[in-house]
Amino acid sequence: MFCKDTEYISILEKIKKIRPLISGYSIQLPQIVVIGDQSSGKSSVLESLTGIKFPVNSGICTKCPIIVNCKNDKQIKKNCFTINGKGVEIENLTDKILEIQDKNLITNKSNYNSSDDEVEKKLFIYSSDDEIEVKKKKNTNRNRYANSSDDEVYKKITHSSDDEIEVKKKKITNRNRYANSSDDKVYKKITHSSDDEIEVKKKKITNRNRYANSSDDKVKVEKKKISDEPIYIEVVGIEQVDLIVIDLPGLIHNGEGKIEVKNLINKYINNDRTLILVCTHGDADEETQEALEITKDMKHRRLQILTKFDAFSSKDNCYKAIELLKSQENDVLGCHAVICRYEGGLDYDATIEMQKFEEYEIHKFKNIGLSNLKNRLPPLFSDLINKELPFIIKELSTNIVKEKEELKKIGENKSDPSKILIEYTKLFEDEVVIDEYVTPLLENYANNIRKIKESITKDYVINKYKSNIFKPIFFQGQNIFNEYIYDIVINKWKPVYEDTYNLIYNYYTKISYKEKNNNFSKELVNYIEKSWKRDIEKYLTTLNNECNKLLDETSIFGTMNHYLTAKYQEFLEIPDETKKKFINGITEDMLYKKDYQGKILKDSNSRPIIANLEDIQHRLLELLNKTLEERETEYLNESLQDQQIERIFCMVQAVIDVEFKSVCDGFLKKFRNVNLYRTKWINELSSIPDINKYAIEDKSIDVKRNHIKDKIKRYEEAYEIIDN
Ligand SMILES: Nc1nc2c(ncn2[C@@H]2O[C@H](COP(=O)(O)OP(=O)(O)OP(=O)(O)O)[C@@H](O)[C@H]2O)c(=O)[nH]1
Ligand SMILES: [Mg+2]
Repeated sequence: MFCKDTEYISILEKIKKIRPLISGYSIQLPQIVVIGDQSSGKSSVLESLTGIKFPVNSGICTKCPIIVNCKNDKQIKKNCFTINGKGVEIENLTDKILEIQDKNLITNKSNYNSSDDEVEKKLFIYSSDDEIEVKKKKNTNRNRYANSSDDEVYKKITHSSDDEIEVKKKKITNRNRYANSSDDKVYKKITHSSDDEIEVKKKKITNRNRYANSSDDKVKVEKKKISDEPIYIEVVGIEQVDLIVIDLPGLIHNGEGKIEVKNLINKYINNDRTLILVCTHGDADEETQEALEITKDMKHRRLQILTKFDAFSSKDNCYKAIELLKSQENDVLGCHAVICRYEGGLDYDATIEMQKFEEYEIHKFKNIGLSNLKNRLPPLFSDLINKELPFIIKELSTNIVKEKEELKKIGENKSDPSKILIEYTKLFEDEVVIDEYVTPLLENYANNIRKIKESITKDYVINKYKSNIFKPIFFQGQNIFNEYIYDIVINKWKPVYEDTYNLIYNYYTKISYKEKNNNFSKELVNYIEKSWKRDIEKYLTTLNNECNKLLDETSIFGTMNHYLTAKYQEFLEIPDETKKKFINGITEDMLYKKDYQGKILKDSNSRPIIANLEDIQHRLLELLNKTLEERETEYLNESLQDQQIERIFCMVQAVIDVEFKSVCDGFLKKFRNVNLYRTKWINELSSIPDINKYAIEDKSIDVKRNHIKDKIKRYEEAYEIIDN
């Protein structure tokens, strides 16, 4: 549906205003782009449409996007032009385009690239209506103000105060002076820019000036074939139709810049809110047109323009082109024929164009000629806008919410050291990760230490024992005892301990939040991590020394104590086997009285009579003596050597039993304490020497904060403009 003229013009005006506000961000705006092969006549079509003198030539001519805002104004008889915010006379326009295009192509422009095109954005914003207004009035009322200065004119039009005019003058005419002027304050006042922004702008402008006069500065200038950086042109006049059209470089089939051009074109046409004008030479074979090929899925928003309709290489080709026009005459997006430069001549001539179409007998078609094209485009563009506007408004409001959330995350204002440290400690809240890592590690440690204890066998003693006739039996094999203890503690337990310690060490000393959060200054993160590394290394080294000392002491049997001696003796004197035999020897009949033959006595009711305590005690003593005698006999039957082997083995087991407690449970406790140490360390973070010096926000955060704030401001402004 084609909306009413005034409504359309007002929406177009809004889009024009918000474009520079949101350019470079993700929201896309309705636009018309012109694409096609190199020299297919794109710029000529646009020139005929807008009156803008585009650089037209053979070879690559358009080398960067040229965004043209066309605005109809019945009051302005002669077109008024601004380029990147500056007014320009028509006769200088082509040179100006070429000059800016040339600058855009310089590759080594640090801080001056298309992705962060703040300067251009601003320039475009402040090209604003005021300037055009001034120009307009100057144009039409020149005589009236013949004797007035520009300031007076400006004051009259804009009702500005002298101060404001001063500022505006500075802004418009002396922009370059910001590079080295003390006008920062003024500029800040006008643009509400932060210091950082001003810094960036200053740099950009300085660089621009530097590269513009690069021959003086001896800067090596490298030129790109194509630039992404757009040139913004605005044209206002009585002949204008209200449109936003973008001229793009032509597709190159071979040679340098081929890929860059294609990428640039894709960037523009992939915006779903783009009406694509595909220029193809009327004479060209449709099948071979790359521009048609790359837009084949975009037919619903594509209009083919058959250019140079005066120049056909054969009658056949001309006939084919006319047939194509005829077949699509009534289609909304049917192709359209134009002749913008008859026989490659200088300017567009409507009469010549019409004469030619008359020759072809197609002058009555709706899809021929520039004048018809001018009539066809606004409704098409208007439909596109109408369809997309609600979505744009929705995107703007979602983006505002999203950016506000982002701002909340980093904080609306700069944080002080204590707040930063509190924020920082929040990073440790999910240290459950540490428990999850360390728990299995420690369980594994305990298991392995236990397994080693349980694998102690007598075989080791048997295999190593050598009898020595010159030594009393009780002193024989002492070396085996020492060796065995050493073997278990140093060769078996210690490696398990060391493996665990190394894993613990690597884990705790490498805990880092560098990747996780970039909201803190690099200095703070580095300082905290350096301090943690230093402290935990110290702590773990002490722990390691203690554990190693204990292992070393254990290995040389330094733990003789009462507990061990008692354990050993008890084990040797009444071995488990003997105890078991004794217990099994206790039978039920021991509880009853017996006659001299050993038969249980019974009462008149044939129930066994319970023996008295003395009898039971006597019987148990007898049983105990018998069991011990049997054990003694068994033991005596063993060779002295076997008895000694048994003794050594028992001693080893007794020692390891005792040491197991400290090496397993004791060490585990030490390992667990590392975590406690960490918690304590975190709680005392603010007491790390000099920490406050580092607990300052990273500069990039403030830049980011200002960037988000600026984005929100721009989005809100855009929302306000478009929703009203
Ligand atoms: N005969 C004839 N020549 C034309 C017409 N329109 C443009 N030309 C010529 O075609 C050549 C290319 O025109 P441009 O408008 O620069 O083409 P372009 O597609 O913008 O070229 P690039 O920007 O380099 O891709 C120029 O020499 C023009 O004079 C036309 O209607 N008829
Ligand atoms: Mg061109």
